[in-house]
Amino acid sequence: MIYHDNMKKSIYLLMLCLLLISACSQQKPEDLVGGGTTIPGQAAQVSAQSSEVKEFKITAKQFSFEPSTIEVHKGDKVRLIVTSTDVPHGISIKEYGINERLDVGKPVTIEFIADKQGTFTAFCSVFCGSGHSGMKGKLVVK
Ligand SMILES: [Cu+2]
Repeated sequence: MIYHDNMKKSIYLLMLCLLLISACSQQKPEDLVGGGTTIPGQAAQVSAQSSEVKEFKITAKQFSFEPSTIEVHKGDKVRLIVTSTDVPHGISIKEYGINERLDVGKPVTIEFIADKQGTFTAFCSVFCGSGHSGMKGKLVVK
């Protein structure tokens, strides 16, 4: 009887050991993935890229864009966030194929790469009143 009990105990111990071993071997690959350098490395790359975006908040109102001139360097990634504050306007920069309608109070995000050097006119593309044709801004790509 005593011998039989010992056998039972040792079998239980063996099973316990096996369980612990399998639990440990399951944890190890997870640790490698979670603590690996790939995920933090990618996050760092993304934030480095987004910090290179030249962002401008522009207000469109009768009959101007504020600021009226934006300056970037050739090759820059540019983000324009344009909001109309009075009546519907538009913003168009022909050379960059940009033409967006600006409804009042709804910011419109325009993203492009400034790959063409020069001075370009941004003009209002939605009729907005008597000064519409004179409503212009400037994009300078150095
Ligand atoms: Cu207009």
